[in-house]
Amino acid sequence: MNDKTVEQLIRAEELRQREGLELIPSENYVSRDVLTAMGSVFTNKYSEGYPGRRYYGGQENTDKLEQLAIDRAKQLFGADHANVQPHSGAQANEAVYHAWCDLGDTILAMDLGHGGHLTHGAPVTVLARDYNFVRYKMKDTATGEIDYDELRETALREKPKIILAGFSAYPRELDYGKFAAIGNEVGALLVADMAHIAGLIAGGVVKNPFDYGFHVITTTTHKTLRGPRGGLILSKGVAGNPLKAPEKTIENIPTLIDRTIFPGVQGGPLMHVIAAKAVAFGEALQPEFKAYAAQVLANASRLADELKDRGFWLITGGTSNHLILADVNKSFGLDGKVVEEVLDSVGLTLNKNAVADDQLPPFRPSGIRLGTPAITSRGLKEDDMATIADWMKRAIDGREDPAALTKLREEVRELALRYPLPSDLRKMRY
Ligand code: DSN
Repeated sequence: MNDKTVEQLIRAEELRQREGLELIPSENYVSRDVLTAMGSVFTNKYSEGYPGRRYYGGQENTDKLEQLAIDRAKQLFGADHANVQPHSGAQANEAVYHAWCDLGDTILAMDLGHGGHLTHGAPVTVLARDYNFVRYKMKDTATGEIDYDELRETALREKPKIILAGFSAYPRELDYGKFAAIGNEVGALLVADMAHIAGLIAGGVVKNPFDYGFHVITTTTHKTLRGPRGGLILSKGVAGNPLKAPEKTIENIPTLIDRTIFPGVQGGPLMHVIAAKAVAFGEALQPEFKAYAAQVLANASRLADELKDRGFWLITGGTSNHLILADVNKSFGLDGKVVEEVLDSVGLTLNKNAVADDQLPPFRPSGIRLGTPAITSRGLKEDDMATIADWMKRAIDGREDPAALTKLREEVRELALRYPLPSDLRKMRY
């Protein structure tokens, strides 16, 4: 590169990623093909509109590319329609709310402290100003069971236009059948935010909300799905001409969503990112991706067991997906920030996280959140999980012993370097 300052930062980040282990459950390592597509000349192109209906010329390649991404996404998740243009998961959620709701309408979603996402109605978001969010929670943090009785009572009382099933910090499967029964009883649009588990759904190792009657699924494309940073909206229904405003019916949801993404809340789509989404969807359609998804779960389950054996108190008692939440305040009398920082110093990256009804503040919460999508992409297996759990406990115990931390840092580096980043390999390792 000519810009040596930026090049040096890219090289430093490559080194950080190579020499450490990524345990943040919403991150992953993409393939060389995904990186190549994202760094392609499609970044030069404006393509407002949709395939066959654009506002600029020169679309003979972008039309084919976007249609390929759409077709692969539909095949992967069993959807009738896919909009591959959302720049992020947050914008995907925002678009669905705007497509279906009027200002002030009620949306029933998971409480942030119990695993929901900011865009599920956290009071600090502008969405919370536009809509009336009401919340459901876990009945019991020891098991993680959602309080479905209370959820139904809230739905009957509040008559939400949308019931949203989904999370960014919840280690168990949701009972989509129960959500659907409640949603149908009150006439709500059923939306699942599967950002965290999209790759696990694509790999067939957790349930697909469409199989339970959900109308819309939103997701990011860069977590377990292992694509570029971006968003995606999938839906059931019939796509019509996005230039004409359709009646607000569930059948018309695809058109309502298309019109809300463009021109509603976004301008030009990021065609280089859509190219990389198409590559990632193609990779996820390969039979090997099923083995990857299964290994993510096997690794997470083993890591949870190993952590419990070392005194970590886990929210919901373990995990049924790719992520683990530990209450380090209850376990060791520490806050999540201290633990995040000491683990970062030895090359193990995870994030501090609030636990349900946390008494500590968001910047020093009681918990940590970690997961296995990224380390599984590098090829780590169950026995490596025992090593990682051991390192985590040793780092916490030795947090005031610089020599112990230096030794640990070397051990992490040595193991990490045995597992190249997928983008360092010519062919994706599943
Ligand atoms: N920031 C993402 C996560 O880490 O879960 C959600 O958007």
